[in-house]
Amino acid sequence: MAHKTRVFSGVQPTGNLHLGNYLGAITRFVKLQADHDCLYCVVDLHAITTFQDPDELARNTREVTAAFIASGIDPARHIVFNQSQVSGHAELAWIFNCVARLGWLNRMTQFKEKAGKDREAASAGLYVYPNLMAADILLYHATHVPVGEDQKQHLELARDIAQKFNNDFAKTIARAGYPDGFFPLPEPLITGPATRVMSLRDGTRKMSKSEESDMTRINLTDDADLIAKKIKKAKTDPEPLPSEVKGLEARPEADNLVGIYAGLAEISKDDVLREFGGATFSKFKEALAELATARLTPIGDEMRQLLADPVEIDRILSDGARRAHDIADPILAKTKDIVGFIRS
Ligand code: AQP
Repeated sequence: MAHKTRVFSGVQPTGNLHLGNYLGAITRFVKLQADHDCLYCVVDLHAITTFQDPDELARNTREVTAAFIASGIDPARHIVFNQSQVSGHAELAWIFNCVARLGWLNRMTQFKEKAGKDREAASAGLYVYPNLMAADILLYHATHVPVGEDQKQHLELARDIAQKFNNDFAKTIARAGYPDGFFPLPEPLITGPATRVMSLRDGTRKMSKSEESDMTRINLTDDADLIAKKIKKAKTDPEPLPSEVKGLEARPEADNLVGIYAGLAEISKDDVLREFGGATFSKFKEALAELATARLTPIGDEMRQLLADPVEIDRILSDGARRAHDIADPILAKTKDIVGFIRS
């Protein structure tokens, strides 16, 4: 039985939502709404894999929700909710903890990066994070997952988990009426010119929420002056911009700024270089600052307005959670039957 097309993705409420999250994920979320059923989740269970101050976690959860809506996600037509309100995520993650192999998790580069040198001090949750991510997606039988480039390896693991579950439980899955497997193998959607936005201060490092210096990233709540200042101070090299994409090779900072322009203008890097090839960085940065301000400041303004009414944001999340439950509960119940759990 072919699985119905369904989109799922999430963003962690860990503060400092930035241009990378926006171009790599949220703008894709917005586009997919036109012809898919979408679930967009504020993944608070993932956030606590590193310690979060409880008051900040609640504030950041509302902030990501506001960013979704201000960017153009429609919570009435699609489903916007926070992960901890649907307990099926944690329940299915436990089952997947027992399906995924340690060897698979040991290969995850994000764990190695986030745990750093002192792995013994990392939480067990950070280690099994990819199993929870597989559960997030498969709890809804989601088939397509828009993410930034950094999540590609986790998506591959989600496919491996789905495949192994389908193989391990083939007998009861067939008995339940799914001869082609119970879980779909979800497809990553990693497209566009800005799937990996890099730090403004080092073109070889990912733009990230947890980077200490605020000057490395543009936050969705930055005002026009701050955006212009950060772009003006962004690291570049002494050469003018090339006229072709090939000329960006070995120029990570130039490549990053051209990618950001392309992402914001919704054109290709070739188009950007057709317009700016031969230009100095000071000229290009001026145009980039203007574009970034025009695109981002209305979002920041709307986020502030939405955040002024936290009760309404909480209502949207609980309405979304109720509708997410409606999809998840029968899938989780079937999963339990397949595994052999008795339920009343
Ligand atoms: N720099 C980026 N470029 C493109 N896409 C990005 N994403 C994150 N950073 C970039 C995408 O944004 C979505 C939500 O990410 P997340 O907040 O859930 O987790 P993350 O990838 O861990 O984000 P950060 O900013 O890098 O946080 P820290 O600093 O905590 O590690 C995902 O689709 C992600 O690919």
